[in-house]
Amino acid sequence: MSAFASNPDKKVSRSAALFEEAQRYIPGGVNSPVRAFRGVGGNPLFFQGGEGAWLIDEDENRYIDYVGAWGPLILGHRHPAVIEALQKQLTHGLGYGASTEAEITIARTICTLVPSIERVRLVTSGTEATMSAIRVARGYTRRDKVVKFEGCYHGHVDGLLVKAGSGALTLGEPDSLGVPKSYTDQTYVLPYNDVDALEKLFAANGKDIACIIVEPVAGNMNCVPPLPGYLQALRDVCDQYGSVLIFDEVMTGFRVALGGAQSVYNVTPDLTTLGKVIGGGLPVGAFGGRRDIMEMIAPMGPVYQAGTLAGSPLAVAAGMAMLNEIQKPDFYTLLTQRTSTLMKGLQDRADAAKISFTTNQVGGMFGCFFTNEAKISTFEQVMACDVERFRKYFHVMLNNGVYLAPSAFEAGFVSAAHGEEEIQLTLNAAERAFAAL
Ligand code: KE4
Repeated sequence: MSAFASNPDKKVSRSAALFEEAQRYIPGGVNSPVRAFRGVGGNPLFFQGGEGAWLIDEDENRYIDYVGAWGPLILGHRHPAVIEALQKQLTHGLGYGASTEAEITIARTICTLVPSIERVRLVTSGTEATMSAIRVARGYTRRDKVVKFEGCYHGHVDGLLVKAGSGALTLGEPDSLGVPKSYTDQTYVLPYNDVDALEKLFAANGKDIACIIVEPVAGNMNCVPPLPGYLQALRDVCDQYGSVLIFDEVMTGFRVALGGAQSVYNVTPDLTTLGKVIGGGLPVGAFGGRRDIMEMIAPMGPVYQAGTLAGSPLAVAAGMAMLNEIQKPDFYTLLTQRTSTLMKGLQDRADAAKISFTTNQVGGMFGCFFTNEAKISTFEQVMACDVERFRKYFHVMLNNGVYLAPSAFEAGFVSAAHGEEEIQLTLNAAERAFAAL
């Protein structure tokens, strides 16, 4: 089914042709599974560019973008400050495999904005960040077991591809072939937002558990915030049993608030992983936290971690430009207000159309669910949502110029470039979509 079955006259020939060609060289025609539209049906679009809140595909169709490159583009596409920073860096060089002053600047900025981070190491993806944080937590505790949560995704780290969320969840492949059983034997998978299950596991195995890794706001089973007290319960069991608490803020970092989810819920992790926003759209990840743990990392300590392009001057230039912009007064107030306006508008239109629908929102991150539940707070509730209805909604929105994440299990993102006009156009499209369901 073409992505525009309900609007056959919409030109998508170039995207379709490019997808055909891409599959001759790239597995599934994509460089990351969730882009393949397997979760919504139809062929993926190919994009030529973006400006502000808008994406332009290869057939010159324009869309209001709620994916934002999966979170990084909190300023929108091609923000002048980011472009200018990149152009300036280009006059000096692309990278040296050696240290630069800019790496100190971004490290200082991260440590200042996220006080739990006393020392930070840059890497080039969220996966590298979480993989490295787990390794240093194991090195620090001399323990092997790791706890993660069903529906949470932390990148394609071998030992964490166990009921992962995001792409794996969308593809209905809760485990991944190629991951040795011995790796996943080290990983406990608990239900998210379930304190009883957490306390039971730690009572039985706490002394063997190196760390908990958690998305403080889950964004890979769609957007599911922590229930009141949940994150504190994670903090408490880690304190009681000497395990390391890792907040995977690759998505929530600088997205839900300037200080990340840990500043929203006032719970301090031992380690934090970051990515997306801190790269300004270029490949950057980071992990950091307590000095005594981070000083276990080579060359200071016995836990090895490295990366050719870590701290890339180009990526750091883009990231720093973005971090400067988001520190401006009222940045998050406005972003949150705009997102709330969108959520309320969607809910009102769904209610008017008598569609069972609910939303979640934290800062500039949101989730939409076709469900009879008043609110969604567990993986089980997410999995019971009407995915078929989401698929139809997705395609009608796409036909009406709104680009949502092509999966019912992904969060959505508003950027500072989403103005009142974009929000109103989105709500107009949603009105048509709900009427078509
Ligand atoms: P990357 O390795 O993809 O840079 O980051 C992995 C990662 C780690 N932690 C969290 C909380 C994440 O959300 C991610 C990556 N997020 C997905 C989207 N939900 C990336 C999109 C994709 O896989 O193409």
